[in-house]
Amino acid sequence: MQIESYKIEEQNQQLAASQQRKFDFVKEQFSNSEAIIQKLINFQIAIPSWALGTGGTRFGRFSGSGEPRSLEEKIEDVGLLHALNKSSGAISLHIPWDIPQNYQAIKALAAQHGLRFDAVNSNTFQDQPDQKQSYKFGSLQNVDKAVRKQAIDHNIEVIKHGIELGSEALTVWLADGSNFPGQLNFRKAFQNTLESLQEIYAALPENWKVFVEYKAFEPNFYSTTVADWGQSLLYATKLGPKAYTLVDLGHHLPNANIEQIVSLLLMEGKLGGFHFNDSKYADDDLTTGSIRPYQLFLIFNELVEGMDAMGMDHATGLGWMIDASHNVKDPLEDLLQSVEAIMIAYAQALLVDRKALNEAQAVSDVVRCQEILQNVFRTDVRALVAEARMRAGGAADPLALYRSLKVRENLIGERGYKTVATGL
Ligand code: PSV
Ligand code: MN
Repeated sequence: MQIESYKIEEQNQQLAASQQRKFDFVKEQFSNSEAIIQKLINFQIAIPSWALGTGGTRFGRFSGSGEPRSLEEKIEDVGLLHALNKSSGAISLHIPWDIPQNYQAIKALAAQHGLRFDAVNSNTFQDQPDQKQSYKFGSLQNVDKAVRKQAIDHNIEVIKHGIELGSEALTVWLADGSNFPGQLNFRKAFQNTLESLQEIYAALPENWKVFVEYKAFEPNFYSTTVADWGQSLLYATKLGPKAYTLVDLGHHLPNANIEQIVSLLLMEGKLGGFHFNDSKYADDDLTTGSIRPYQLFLIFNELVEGMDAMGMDHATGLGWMIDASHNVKDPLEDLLQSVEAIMIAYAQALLVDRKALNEAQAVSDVVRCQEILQNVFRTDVRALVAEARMRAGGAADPLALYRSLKVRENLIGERGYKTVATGL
């Protein structure tokens, strides 16, 4: 299914008057609203190929309908999102779930939808049917050299796919760790992982980056070999200038101060990418902004402040991606909600009065500092985000249009009721 632009224009015309009123109201409050619209238009959030189907838990999976059956259909789904919101202009592939059969055709299809290929992701957390060695006791950390070699080769293979597609980064998330005390020698596990990553690093093209993603726990419950930003930073620093830390919002122990982590990683020039989601307890993979929208804003506040301080381009300086899983929602609706929440938090961060905040910080006026941040957080900036989206050719209300055009019903008609996408 494709969404014709006249359908978007039709909705935009219907909503034009009320949109204008709301936009004028925001403009009245913030003199820089016009200036930040271009930044909002430029900001694109990659969609992972594994988030287009219904996710499950350890206890079950309740399949959705009309899920994409192939890489082509996944690209089509991201194309639908991008047509509606003009902020989802990239797709991130997971190998071997999404191995392209014909690079040129896949690239052409993506280009047709206005999409580029974001970071490619390797998978050494599952055993594939045809693979010789098992990752049961880890991959890059494994005590067995043959297992490590297989995992290294896989990552190099993933880089090769990425080169063909025009990706410029590899994300490595390792499930490596241990379940019981005494199972692992921590130093040896670290050393093996580092040496394996060094071999992968050596295979990176000149203009590529490697993102080392950390996660506190799960699937291992006693230790994780890349468990937190300190460990990731240690690997990234030892690897060299092309290696960076990747922050996934769901990968921290409860109440971690993620905004502070982000700020310090930026300061060190080692923040590479971001995975958005939300959680109440652990790696819940919920819709971004659905549980802790204030935290999301505070993170963006640090991102904008830090990126400006480092002279980085907001849109291209870091890898931006959603990493979520949808157990009970239509994945496309969930992704539209996530992108909207991200754009709102970004817009609010752009509206923070930096000069006033710096001045208040300099005299330790704690009350004023809080007022400055919360004044923006409590402002409804949805019309500002909608304005940027509409100027870029997107819909005033993407979710409402998705429903009124019966996109999911159409996809079910095309693909069938019982379809299962590859992924988590
Ligand atoms: C597992 O926690 C995970 O969600 C990681 O965040 C990765 O980024 C993703 O899976 C895909 O491998
Ligand atoms: Mn992630």
